[in-house]
Amino acid sequence: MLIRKPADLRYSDVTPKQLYINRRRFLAAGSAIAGAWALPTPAGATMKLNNVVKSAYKVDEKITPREDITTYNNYYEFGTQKEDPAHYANTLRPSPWQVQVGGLVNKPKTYDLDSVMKIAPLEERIYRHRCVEAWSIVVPWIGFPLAALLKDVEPNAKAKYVAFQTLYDPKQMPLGNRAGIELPYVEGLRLDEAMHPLALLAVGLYGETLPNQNGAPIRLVVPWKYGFKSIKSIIKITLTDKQPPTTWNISSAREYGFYSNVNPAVDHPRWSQASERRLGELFKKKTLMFNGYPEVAGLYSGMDLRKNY
Ligand SMILES: Nc1nc2c(c(=O)[nH]1)N[C@H]1C(S)=C(S)[C@@H](COP(=O)(O)O)O[C@H]1N2
Ligand SMILES: [Mo]
Repeated sequence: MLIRKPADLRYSDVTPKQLYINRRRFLAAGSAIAGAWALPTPAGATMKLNNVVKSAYKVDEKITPREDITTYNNYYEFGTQKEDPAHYANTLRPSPWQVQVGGLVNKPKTYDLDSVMKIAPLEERIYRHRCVEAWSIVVPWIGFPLAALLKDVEPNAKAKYVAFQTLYDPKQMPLGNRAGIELPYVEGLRLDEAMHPLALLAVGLYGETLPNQNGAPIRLVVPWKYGFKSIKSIIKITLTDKQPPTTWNISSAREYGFYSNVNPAVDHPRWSQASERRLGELFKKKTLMFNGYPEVAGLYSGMDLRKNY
């Protein structure tokens, strides 16, 4: 098969990730003719979500194609390469599912999926989502405010933080032992961050339930923080009085802090965070403070965001 390079790949500033996306597109276009290339198989079936209201929380930018959002993923439990989760996450069983919410609350509860989806009306929110690796996407998420779930269990006066945990079942996640990070994946927010109206528990994207590779059946989305804070396939939420451990901080504290707010002025030790590449676009764009969500700034007033990276 003749492989020609698309003309746009000549630009010297194209990163390997971007090359990967463009190359895959090119190969996919070729395969339609030649039929010789196996395309990523979608991991698990998704279902249409009904009764979703459009939210005013939407950025006025081009939405990233579903194909990119669902085939270029970080979900280390299903492999460490970007294309791995779309290939391997079909072993995740997102139903039946339970989310256990407890700790420093008055009304600890275990929710099944049906009951969690009734916490608040489902909204479609179009958010920017930026990975610490300097690529970004614009996603039409479906979900409800994390605050609604937290209010339902009534945090008590001692609660200061919220800890989240992903499922870790080696049977469903056989590549987990090669993830190179401690599992289960854990994340955390300060309680006031968690209560901010932008913090979303997502159960879908593009009008349907979440594909497994995007964190089915329920995942966090914190649009002003680097993508790794947006923990996938959550089974446990615990209110605590101490700052909870977080996976990437355990893995490399120097590189990944607890806060991990998108901040173009604070570089990652190994690369700049000043700009980012939108998947599917060729030229970099400037990264915005708090990923373009300045309304969260008040959460951090008086804090040195270089120290609290
Ligand atoms: N459980 C779990 N959650 C996770 C990850 C992971 O490896 N495991 N990766 C994080 C990272 S680094 C990013 S950038 C986002 C990616 O979300 P997306 O694949 O839906 O774009 O998920 C985050 N949540
Ligand atoms: Mo990431």
